[in-house]
Amino acid sequence: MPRSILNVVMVSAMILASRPLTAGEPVSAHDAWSRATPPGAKNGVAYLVIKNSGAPDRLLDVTVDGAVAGEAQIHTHVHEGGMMQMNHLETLDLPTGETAFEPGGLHIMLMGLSQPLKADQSFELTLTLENAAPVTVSVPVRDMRR
Ligand SMILES: [Cu+2]
Repeated sequence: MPRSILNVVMVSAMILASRPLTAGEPVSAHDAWSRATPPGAKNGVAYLVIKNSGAPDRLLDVTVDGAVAGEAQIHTHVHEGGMMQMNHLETLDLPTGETAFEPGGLHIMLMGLSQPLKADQSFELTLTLENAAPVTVSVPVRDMRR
């Protein structure tokens, strides 16, 4: 291969390798929100919609800043013998398309709040996926009583 063509190939490869990691990633999140909590509440809850425009993936972990809560967990609601219970999921399959976390269903449980969640604040959640790059989403807090 002539040296000039080799140089073009090498420069192209470097441009491809230097693109931002987040550009064109198949998994993103939108419509995130969290519920304001009364004083003394131990746990909070957050909702969001995860959009997967690629091949099926899996949510492995959700993390939250330690200044907000001790831990974020993936929870779902199940009806069992007329009782509503929450189940802690270790991971969650994300088929192609949208997976909605919403009241009465899937939710992110914020275990061990450091302080009450106040309306008009926001915090970040980071989603760790099996295949796609991590997704960080800003979560505004809403006061549902307003
Ligand atoms: Cu829960």
